[in-house]
Amino acid sequence: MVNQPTGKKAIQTTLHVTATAPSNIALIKYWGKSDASLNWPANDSLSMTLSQAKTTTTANVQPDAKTPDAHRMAFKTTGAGTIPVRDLGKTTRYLEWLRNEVRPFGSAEGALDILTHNSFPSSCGIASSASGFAALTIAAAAAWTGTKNLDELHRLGITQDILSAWARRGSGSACRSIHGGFVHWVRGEAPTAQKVSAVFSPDHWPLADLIVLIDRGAKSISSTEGHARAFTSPLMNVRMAGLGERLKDAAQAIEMRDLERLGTIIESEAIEMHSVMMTSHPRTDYFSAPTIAFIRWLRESRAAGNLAAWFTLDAGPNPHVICRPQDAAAINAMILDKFPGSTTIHDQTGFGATLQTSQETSTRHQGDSDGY
Ligand code: 2P0
Repeated sequence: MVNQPTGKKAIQTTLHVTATAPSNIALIKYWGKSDASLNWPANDSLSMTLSQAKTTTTANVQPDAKTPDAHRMAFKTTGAGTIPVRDLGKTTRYLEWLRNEVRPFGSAEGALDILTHNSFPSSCGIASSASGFAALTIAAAAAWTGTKNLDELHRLGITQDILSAWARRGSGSACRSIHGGFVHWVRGEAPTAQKVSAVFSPDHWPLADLIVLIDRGAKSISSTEGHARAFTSPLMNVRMAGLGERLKDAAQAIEMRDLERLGTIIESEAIEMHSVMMTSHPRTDYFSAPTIAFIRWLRESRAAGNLAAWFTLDAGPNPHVICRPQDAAAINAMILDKFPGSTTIHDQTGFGATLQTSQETSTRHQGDSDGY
């Protein structure tokens, strides 16, 4: 904060360093972990980074914190002020782990004041942990090291690879949200040998993702718990045996911009993951009756030649419909006509996470209290 006296008034300038991270939709899924504490996945995954569904997070070092781990975090909700975060414990544990990682690159002192905002409603079928932990990682690293953009962070040695590996420890899928376009998370032969990279840029093949909110019920089983159950399914070993080939096929389809081929692969993949979920012990069932009705309608409409669109599913009942951007408006109208109780979010292939600084200038009379 900088105060410049101008007669009886002072110009006050406040810098806000803001991280933004997009959500991503997995085309080849991460489901099951080889090491739960390190988020070492059982298999490689391949995702498409989105652009509209994103988390925006600012972090500032508190000037007056009683203890270094007294982090404060709040959710900003559109038009309704801020609400406290439900599970500050998980975030605090992650931030204390992250602090030790950031320290060798500069400073990592003090407790943080964090304000975060999702562009999409909660419980809507978009995983907020991916964009949330990606944005939190960048915002916290920037606040502790006093950096104002990604270039400055990279100059300190905090590269995209490092940010991605850190975000992964918060939530596995968050590692893919650092990068844009189509992203391959390679499992590697050891937890330390994981690699995450963009294999095709968003410009290579922009695709639309219509997220259909057909069931807004809260998720009954967390993804972390679902991952832990995956290997209790008798289908898991069969799935593991075929996934490498499927991922290669999907990457080739993206390279060739072959939507029918990619669509066929991602539908099989989504159904297979949900089959593993449904045959796990205890059973993890994210499907609802509207999910099944939607899948049937989409497949019948496609077979009748009415649309060129394919679905995938996350760990929830709400389908993601992948189609060409030029077809999205018409397909969206067909969905809303057939399922009038649903709403849709129209998203598309997007770029990765960002870090930006904005400047807020206010004028105040000298002698005004600064609130502390
Ligand atoms: C994915 N999902 O690849 C898969 C597909 C959901 C279905 O990654 O325990 O929130 O935090 O590492 O990343 C959701 O699991 O789990 C997920 P944690 P995460 O996107």
